[in-house]
Amino acid sequence: MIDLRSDTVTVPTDGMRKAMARAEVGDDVYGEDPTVNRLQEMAAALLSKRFALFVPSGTMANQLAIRSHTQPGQEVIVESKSHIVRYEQGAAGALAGVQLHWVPGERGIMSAEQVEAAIRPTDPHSISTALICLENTHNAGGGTIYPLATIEKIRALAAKHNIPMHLDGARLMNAVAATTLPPASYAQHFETVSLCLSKGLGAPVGSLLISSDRQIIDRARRFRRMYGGAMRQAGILAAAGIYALEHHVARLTDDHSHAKKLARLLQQIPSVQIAPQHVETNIVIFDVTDQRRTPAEIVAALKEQGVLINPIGGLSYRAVTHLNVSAKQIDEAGAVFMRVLTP
Ligand code: TLP
Repeated sequence: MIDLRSDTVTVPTDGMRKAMARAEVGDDVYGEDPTVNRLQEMAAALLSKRFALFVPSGTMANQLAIRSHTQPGQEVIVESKSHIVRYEQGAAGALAGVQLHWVPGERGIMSAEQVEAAIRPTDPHSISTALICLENTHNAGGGTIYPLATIEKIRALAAKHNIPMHLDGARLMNAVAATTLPPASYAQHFETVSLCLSKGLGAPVGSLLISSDRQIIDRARRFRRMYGGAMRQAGILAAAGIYALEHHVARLTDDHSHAKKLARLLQQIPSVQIAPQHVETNIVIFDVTDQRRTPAEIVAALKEQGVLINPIGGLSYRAVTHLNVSAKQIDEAGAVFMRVLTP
């Protein structure tokens, strides 16, 4: 089976499993797991920040950031198709008590002008804007890389209005691999950054919340406990994360070239609408026009031929490349798409 549903489906390599088995561990609630501590130091250094907190998931990292930066009754600016809006079960409202202010971006990217228009005035009637969240790369936007110039403009606005910024950097390393910009060139514009080890980096579990602000990290650590995310001998998992950061960052460019190849193959199919130039990293979003079959039927027909993808609403589908998909499998998947989707 060629599984293109997500880069979350990756399984640990032998090398990663060996590193996990050998990991030195302790009780992380006491701050005594040396492997967790090492991962946190590594991740902070990677982004040129001072602190990092290991958490079970990207969702928890985002939600700890939102909870730690805000008070109930405040507002958070987010892009309308962001993970925080679509896929976190309303946690910002349910757990942090904040209201999300959705801004519709262009393939997930908000302009500085849009963000400026969304910042509330500081009059006695208006809700107060407490946080601005960006997502880089943007998942539902199609793995879009946030242009650094746009981030800089949004940052200048945020600074003017004294509003902190959080980056959902679940796939930040994909942006880094694609642009060859140092991670800090992005991270420097955000008070907090979340980074996932269990997407393209191939670890089984784990994300980090990274910041130079000790108070924010201390708050996030308390909320991590409240949210049930404080773990004990988590070094077994952190070892996988260390291995991922050491061995799986440079190879992300393979996933990007596989995604571009897949987009070109899809473009040759008459029923498919795709703009290959929009494929910037490892996510391929495309539409299929098929009068005879529903999206569920199309996905089932592809599965029967050995290819898994996700329908993402309307006529749209998402295919994601990752370390368990080879160049040869991309060609095979292209042939399956051609067979199944040709009217
Ligand atoms: N994304 C998953 C699904 O939840 C949609 C996927 O298959 O792409 N931020 C971004 C940008 C993400 O794409 C994801 C996961 C998360 C956060 C959450 O990570 P987890 O699943 O670890 O909570």
